[in-house]
Amino acid sequence: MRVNRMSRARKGAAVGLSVAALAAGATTGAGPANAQPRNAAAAAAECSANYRIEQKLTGGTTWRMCWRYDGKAGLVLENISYQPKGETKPIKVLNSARLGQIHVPYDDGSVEYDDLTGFGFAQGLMNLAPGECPGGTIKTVKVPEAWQDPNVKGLCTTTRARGHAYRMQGDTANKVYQAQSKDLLVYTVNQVGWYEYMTEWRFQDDGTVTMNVGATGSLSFDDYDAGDGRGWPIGKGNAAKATSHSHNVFWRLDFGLDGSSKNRIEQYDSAVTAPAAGDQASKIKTTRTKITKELAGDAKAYRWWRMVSATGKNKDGHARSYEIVPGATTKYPGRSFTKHDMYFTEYNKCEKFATNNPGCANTHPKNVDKWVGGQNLTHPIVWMNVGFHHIARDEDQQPMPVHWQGFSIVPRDVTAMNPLTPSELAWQNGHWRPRS
Ligand SMILES: [Cu+2]
Repeated sequence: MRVNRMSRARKGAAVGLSVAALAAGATTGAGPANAQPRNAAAAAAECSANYRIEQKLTGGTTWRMCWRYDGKAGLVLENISYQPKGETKPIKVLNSARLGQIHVPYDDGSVEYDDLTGFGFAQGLMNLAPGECPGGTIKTVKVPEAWQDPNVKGLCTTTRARGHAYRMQGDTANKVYQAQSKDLLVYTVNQVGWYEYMTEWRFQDDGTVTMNVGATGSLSFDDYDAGDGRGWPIGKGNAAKATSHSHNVFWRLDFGLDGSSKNRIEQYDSAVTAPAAGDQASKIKTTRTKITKELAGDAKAYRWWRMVSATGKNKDGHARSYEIVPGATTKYPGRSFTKHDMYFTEYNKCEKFATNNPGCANTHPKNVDKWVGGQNLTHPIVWMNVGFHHIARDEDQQPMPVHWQGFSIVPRDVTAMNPLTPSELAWQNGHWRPRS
């Protein structure tokens, strides 16, 4: 058995649930986390100053959102909007964005963790030293069902240099158009057993949002020697092999493009044919498939998806959308709920966690794959599954370097041009001709 820090913390989580339940019963208004805005309509309401994040970035873009802290999901961002320069009002992007699960099965089959719903991810929120949030602000988070002091200096909001946003040699002599951008970063660190997870949300001035989970801390101290092919020797010689395992991270995104939840999903696939006689290159034909019913989706080359606004158009008359850009993943085939890269499900307010979902009626399936049941999508929810198969290496000690996994959503036709276009180039939209 695992008699280490992981065991203690993870056991603590299970025990902590009943303690928390007692505490909840004993304290007036003890469900404050649950009393925070939960649905899209409520989230659209103003949040108080302490729960507001607003950042104007170098390129003139402002991101706005509300945050709250859930007793299982940890950080939840709500009512997220994007306002590039030249837009008179914020463009809503998401009703809600949050983690949906971190599923950690070990390769020897001995154990499998659901860190969010079963092992106290949210309760493991860590205090951040000022130096861990360079140039930013650390907010105090009140942790629901806390095991210790519920007030944790645990939420960092800051900006970080990204480098070039663009570069272009102008057509007049010696004119280089270039911009150095900064991103808004919002992050927490949550300890689960031996691991510390960094949950990072990155908002760029060009409208891109990237969500990443980084795993650091330590390798699980007692998960060793699972047998040949299930671990990697760590330390001198071949005496001890750290057991390999997976980190399958789910995110849950509830889009609210232009303030409406009635977004439409489109899938695009491109077919490539060999070069025909007389052609210099292959022909590629791209086709659109409207995803009108719930879907378990799989990423592959020449395939992508976008979430299309029900109402909004940019100044060129094109429907606003956000493209879903998967990150590198090792899809874990060991469970039905990790067999697909993403799930599009119809909104159901009790469906909050991709696995072992605790909030629905007992008769309701517990896992996201079972929620794909043929319903029409009128308010689609996106569940992204990004897997990382962790075969340890000597360099993983000590502490373990952060290994990241995640994905992005990227604006497609939200604005008529690059939102960072310098004013001198603003006329160069579409099939323009050089001015002489
Ligand atoms: Cu790992």
